[in-house]
Amino acid sequence: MTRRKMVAGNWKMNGNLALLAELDAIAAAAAAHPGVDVAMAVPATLIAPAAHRVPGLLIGAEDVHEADSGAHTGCVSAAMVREAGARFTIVGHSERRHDQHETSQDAWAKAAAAHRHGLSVILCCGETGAERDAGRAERVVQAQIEKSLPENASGDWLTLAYEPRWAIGTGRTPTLEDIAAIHAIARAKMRQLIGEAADGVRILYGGSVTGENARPILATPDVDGALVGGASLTAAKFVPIIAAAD
Ligand code: G2H
Repeated sequence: MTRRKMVAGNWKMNGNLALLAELDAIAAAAAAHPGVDVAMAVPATLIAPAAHRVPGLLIGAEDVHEADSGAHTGCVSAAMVREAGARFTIVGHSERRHDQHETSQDAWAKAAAAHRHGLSVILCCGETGAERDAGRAERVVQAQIEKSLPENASGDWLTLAYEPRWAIGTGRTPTLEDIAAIHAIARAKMRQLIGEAADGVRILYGGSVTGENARPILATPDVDGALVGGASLTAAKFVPIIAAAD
């Protein structure tokens, strides 16, 4: 099955109204590469102005709460970010697992909430450095997928992202063989859980992707795109990754 490539950015807790100017050139690059789905997850405060500024670009949230509404001070629901103009959300990012102690079950509930409110989902998984060193990377990723993949997941609304925590923002990346091995294992686990629908689900690689290393990573078997943090903050760094995916 052919899956369209996706290049998704993640600004994390960075950016302001001035940085939205970068989205103009990114939207132009997305239009110039119609074979690639280009998306950008931005802080909640920037979703509405970003969606207004570049309506042609897929703007998304970095996280949503699993409840639709209620007494959850400081949190933002899927319905809220949808109304602000988000068309997708990331869930289960390793920084939320680490900083906010989120679990795979939380990611499952957040993905379900996002889907209820018409958002696409980028569901993250990935091992820590200690887990990789202990030879447990494959088992950790399998377990995360087992606990977080919604039963009704399909490529129409869900994308998986493999992001080894030790590669995030560090400049270190796994070997291409290691990336291919984990992506193959992730695909097999999804097949076990949701059957043939798994073949339509894209698997992105994330962790220190740059314009320099994107091409070989994106050409690796079962890599359907990239989730990009630091290099998504400027058009100069992000546009070459879009071009590499085409
Ligand atoms: C992984 C990635 C984007 P970076 O978190 O989600 O960040 O590209 O900075 O490693």
